[in-house]
Amino acid sequence: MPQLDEKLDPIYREVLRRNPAEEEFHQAVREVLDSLGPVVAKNPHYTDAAVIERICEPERQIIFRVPWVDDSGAVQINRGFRVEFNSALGPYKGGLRFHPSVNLGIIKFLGFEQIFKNSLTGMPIGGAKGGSDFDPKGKSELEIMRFCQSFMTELYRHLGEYTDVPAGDIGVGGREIGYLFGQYKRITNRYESGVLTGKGLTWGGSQVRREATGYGAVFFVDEMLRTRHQSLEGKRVVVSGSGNVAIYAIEKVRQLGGTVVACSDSDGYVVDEKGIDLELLKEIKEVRRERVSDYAEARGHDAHYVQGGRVWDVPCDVALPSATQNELNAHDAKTLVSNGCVVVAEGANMPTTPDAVQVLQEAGVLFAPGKAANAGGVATSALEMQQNASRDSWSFEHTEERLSEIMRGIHDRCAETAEEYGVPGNYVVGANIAGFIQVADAMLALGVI
Ligand code: NDP
Ligand code: 2IT
Repeated sequence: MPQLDEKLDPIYREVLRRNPAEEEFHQAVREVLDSLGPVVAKNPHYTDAAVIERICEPERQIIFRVPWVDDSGAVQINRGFRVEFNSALGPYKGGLRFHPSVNLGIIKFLGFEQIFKNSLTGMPIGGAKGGSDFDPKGKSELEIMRFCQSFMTELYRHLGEYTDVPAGDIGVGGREIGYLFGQYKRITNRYESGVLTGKGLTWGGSQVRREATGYGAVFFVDEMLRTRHQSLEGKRVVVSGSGNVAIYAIEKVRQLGGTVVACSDSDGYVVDEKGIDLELLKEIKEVRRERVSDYAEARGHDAHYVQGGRVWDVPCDVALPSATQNELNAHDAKTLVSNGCVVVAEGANMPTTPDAVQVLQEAGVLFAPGKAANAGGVATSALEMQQNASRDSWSFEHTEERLSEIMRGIHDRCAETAEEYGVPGNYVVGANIAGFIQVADAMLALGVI
């Protein structure tokens, strides 16, 4: 790892000291600080006013017990989290993750990333993240509902359309948002649509929110390719994961003329040279809630399934890591480069390890960090809040057009900022600096907060 700037190094050391054993949080902070050296050299007031130290310390961290009763009548206990990281730009905003790996460090890394991502969207939203170590896999519909109700029974007191507005993330989709919203409404006796996003279309949801993260990431790729006078037409694409982000990234790639030849889940990956059959994938994952291996079986001879293994071994022009953090390592990056990959864009949050990012950038691969490339999800959440506030609902076409403009705007801000700081084409530096400056300036304007 390169040496940190001398003003930033003590800040990073203090983060390590105060947040022991939170590796993912350390990684996310380090990645942002690595970009900020030239900013603090040019603008000493950021360090003089301790803005960076403040940004690294969450405004509020809530940890709570989530007791629920399983179908056999046994009491189960999970841990719930909400880290309200930064509200300089607007109410706290960010998803909820239900996955057995969830712990405070993971929620803090996600909340920290969310601050800069939300800033980049240009929308008035602060940064937060939450979730639980609850494992939705294998749970019945009623167990999911009881868990969501118990989770909200504690969390509701911290939420509000002007306070904190959660949405989905891994393990939390439309079904869970429904149960969470139902319980919030029941406890508060308020139909407060703007308190959660990712709602169903018949009860306050926005068109395109379900599609937004995947679509947005692909719009971002399209913009990056445009800088090289290329497009997605005819490109071979590999997507990791097969959840919300992956499915709608596959859909948009197909609409723009590319072919997604592989996708995955935590058990393995499927290669489908004719292109992933999206209707079948949606049926398997969204309706039946089954595995990628079931997709391969249903698809028959056209597809082959690889148990375990690395989806990045499948040759492609464009790679979209869209499953989870640190799922693409330096070895995978070298494989991608030697197979001729030209673009990697993060649909997931922090899926590419720092040494893998270095391999890709040194090889001249266009690399888009998650806080820029996957910002379409939260941006469309902000559009949902806007529609809720005005009791309006927009058409699919209008909302998608807004999303596409927002993604173009984020792309251009990252590219221009990278250019301004002398690293043209470095979207990591561009995203970190552009995202940081807006939050830091707001914090300075608001006093010592
Ligand atoms: P889903 O729960 O819909 O899908 C997650 C997918 O990733 C599944 O295929 C899952 O496989 C796989 N996955 C999850 N954890 C692991 C793991 N530890 N190892 C291997 N594979 C794993 O989640 P989303 O699609 O919503 O989220 C995917 C990523 O995108 C996350 O990083 C999330 O933070 C990020 N993101 C999501 C946004 C959204 O709007 N939903 C917005 C911006 C970013 P399996 O079923 O086997 O667990
Ligand atoms: O990581 C993310 O940006 C999300 N999970 C979406 C957050 C949101 O509030 O829509």
